[in-house]
Amino acid sequence: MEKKERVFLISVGDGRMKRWEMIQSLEELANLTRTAGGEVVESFIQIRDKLNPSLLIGRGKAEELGKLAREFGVDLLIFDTELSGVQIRNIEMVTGVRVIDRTTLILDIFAKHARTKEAKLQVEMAQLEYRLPRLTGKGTELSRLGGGIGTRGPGEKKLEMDRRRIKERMAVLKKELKRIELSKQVQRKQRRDFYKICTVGYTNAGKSSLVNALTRGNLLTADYLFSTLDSNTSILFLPPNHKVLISDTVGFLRRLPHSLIASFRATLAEVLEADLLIHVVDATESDIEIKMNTVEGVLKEIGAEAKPRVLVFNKLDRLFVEEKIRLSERYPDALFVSAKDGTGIDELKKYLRTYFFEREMIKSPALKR
Ligand SMILES: Nc1nc2c(ncn2[C@@H]2O[C@H](COP(=O)(O)OP(=O)(O)OP(=O)(O)O)[C@@H](O)[C@H]2O)c(=O)[nH]1
Ligand SMILES: [Mg+2]
Repeated sequence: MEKKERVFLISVGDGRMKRWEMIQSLEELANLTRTAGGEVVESFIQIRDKLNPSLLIGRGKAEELGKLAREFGVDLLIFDTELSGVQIRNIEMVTGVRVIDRTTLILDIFAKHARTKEAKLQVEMAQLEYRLPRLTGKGTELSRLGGGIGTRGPGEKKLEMDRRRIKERMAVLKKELKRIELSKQVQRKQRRDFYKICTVGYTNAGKSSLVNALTRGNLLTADYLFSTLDSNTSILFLPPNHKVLISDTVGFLRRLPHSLIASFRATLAEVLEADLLIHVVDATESDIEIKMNTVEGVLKEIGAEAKPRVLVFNKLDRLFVEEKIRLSERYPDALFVSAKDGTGIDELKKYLRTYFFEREMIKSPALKR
């Protein structure tokens, strides 16, 4: 196993973001860092009235960080804010330590987890799009290809750093993605006779686990962020004799990089195609509302805000009774399940059957299978 990179996390605010928000975001960044294979040594929060445009933090602070990093054997600084190419270079120069930002970290995890050809192409596209405006044009970035978090492309391929070649590569990727999308459209046409359901939700909410529980399938589930990057579609049998299709999707996260959302549009097409969305929420988390709002925000961004949806609180097996009561008062229409031990799964199936078949029978005689 390769040695874990030792990391400092740094959150810099100008007072607009509340301190507790910064802390929550940092906790998430720590989770992301571990998912990418790093070890968080320490986290720092800095609030400044005015951010230094070339260095973000003050020069004195940056020098101090560099000194601490050397003391603790830290090889990487990860900033919770998006940094410009110039800022990255300047902070590296003053601290003497490699620097990446939240977006690069997320892209790195996506690169690591991409399995299908489509996901790999989409991730590579997002990475190149992110890098292009950050090249400083002196070829200095080449020295950054030593390896480690933030330097990986899909399939562990080293990322190409030359501007002209990036553009050429992006043109190729665009064509290939278009081709895959067309063939998927054909596939989707073949499925138009079925009702379609799609899971959406924050990363690690248990979307894949829920689809597995419903279909007795074996999609990859894991206790790390972004284990699913492709939309897998399975058949869901609803007793006594109905069939619908259910797709699992990539998870959402606060401040998901825009280039990623754009690149994953094809994957997210399943969301737009669906007749009903299952919004899966990890009910045991502390900041449920923020996460639910984030999911709503991304749905809006991809044009799916009007899709009908059912709210499903997952991980009931680990939920305190008081919390369940609070949530069911606040969200009276929500269902509670445990994808792990199967509690509530039959009720969810019943709900889906009623939603698609029993109501529809009255409404429209043109029944889908
Ligand atoms: N205790 C408990 N754990 C669960 C339950 N459902 C899922 N998990 C765990 O939660 C973690 C995430 O589950 P996934 O199904 O991979 O979550 P996901 O939403 O598909 O995550 P991404 O694809 O990474 O966005 C795994 O470790 C699961 O074992 C549940 O009902 N109870
Ligand atoms: Mg998943």
